[in-house]
Amino acid sequence: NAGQRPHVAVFPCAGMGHLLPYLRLAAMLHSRGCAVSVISAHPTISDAESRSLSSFFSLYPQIRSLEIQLLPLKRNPRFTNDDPFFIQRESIGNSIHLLRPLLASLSPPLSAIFVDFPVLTEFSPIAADFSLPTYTLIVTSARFFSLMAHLPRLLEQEDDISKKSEVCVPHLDPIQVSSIPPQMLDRRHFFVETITSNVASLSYLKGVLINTFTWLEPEAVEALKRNGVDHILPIGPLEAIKAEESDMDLPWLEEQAPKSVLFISFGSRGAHTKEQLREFAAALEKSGWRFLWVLKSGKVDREDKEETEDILGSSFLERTKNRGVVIKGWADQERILAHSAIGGFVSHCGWNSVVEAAKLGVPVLAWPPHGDQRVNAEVVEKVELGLWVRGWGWAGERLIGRDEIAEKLIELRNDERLRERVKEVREKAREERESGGISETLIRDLIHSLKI
Ligand code: BUP
Repeated sequence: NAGQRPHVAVFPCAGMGHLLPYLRLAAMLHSRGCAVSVISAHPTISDAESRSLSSFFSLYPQIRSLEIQLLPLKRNPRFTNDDPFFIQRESIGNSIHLLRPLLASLSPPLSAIFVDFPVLTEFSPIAADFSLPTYTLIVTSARFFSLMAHLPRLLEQEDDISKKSEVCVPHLDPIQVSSIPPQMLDRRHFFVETITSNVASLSYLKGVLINTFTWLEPEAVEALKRNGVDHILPIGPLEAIKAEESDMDLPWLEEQAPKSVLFISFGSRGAHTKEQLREFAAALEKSGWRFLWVLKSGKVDREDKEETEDILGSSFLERTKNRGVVIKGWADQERILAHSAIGGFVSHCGWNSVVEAAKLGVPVLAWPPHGDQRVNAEVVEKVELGLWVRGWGWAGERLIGRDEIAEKLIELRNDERLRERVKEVREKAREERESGGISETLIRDLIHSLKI
């Protein structure tokens, strides 16, 4: 009876690393019997977001699309950041009151909403006025989220964290300071303000969903519970969204032998300099791997106009034309990683990517350039999902030479123990997702609680 189905909405913030997991959650709630609405803010910051939204709504016509049109950003003298994704977060926060008429008009009214962490504080008066049970979905690792949740206390306790070698989050093994993004150590930085205020807002939530699974990060999940985030719900790995057949037009991959192709993605934000990318290309050639490389340059795809040839050089492309493919732009990563020809993944360690590699059992060479990615790489290393050379540092810290990279690429291919280990990781991920598994039980219980 449609009248009795819980009606839920999801509201992601800026960037594909936020949009995709919220869309995946929306699809999962839909397939488990909820009526679902997706709220999106327009204009989006990237073309990839616009395209994903329209393909999602055509694949799931029963899921409703609700939009807010962002208002021009008011000048705030304290906000001096020029990162387009931070600016978009600021715009969404500023325009959040536009949700009020939207929520008031919904029929049936919402049983719950899933709001992205960066705008929890701005959403809190709306949740109170509508008496709306509110949840969030955290899109980073439980390890990094433990650090975020503890940051306000850490800043109180320590004068200058950057002078230390590691920090201690209670009930968690120490985190290297060299793994913490430098902006997070600067208490005047907008990033710190955003984290601190949204961490304080966690207390009004009914539950904190996170895209990890208990087997993958047992200590961090436990540490969150013991450090005040006791309503944490590890419901990962999220299921993939149904894909359009046309999304995956890669006949070349179909022809490759099992586990023979290395997939490479440094994330959506063009993390490395051209010089570093060319050094990587030379290493790739030297390593002998066949490869599929999804290449980006520039922070936002709308401004990313540089041709592959100009980035990597035409001679590299000519020499490797029978061995590899470079795609400039977006490709459906989860479908590629699921392909039997893929035998390894050079990853920037955005958390969604790490969880996808775990779920699909693909060995990782971690090369985390910024943000939460080094802490995520600590998880990769600890769980033995892959290799990581800590000394490669943040993006741009030093140029990593071709020989050093080639050595690791070859190690990734020859590491039989790693190949066996990732099968075990994949099996554990599958167990948690299947009926009776921890993640699946948590999400079903949550939906059940909305029906009462
Ligand atoms: Br790039 C890329 N195709 O070409 P993360 C990414 N993805 O499907 P974060 C594609 O986007 P940054 C592409 O599978 C993952 O689900 C990928 O999220 C997908 O990266 C998502 O891995 C990206 O968490 O970093 O943290 O957003 O913005 O640098 O990509």
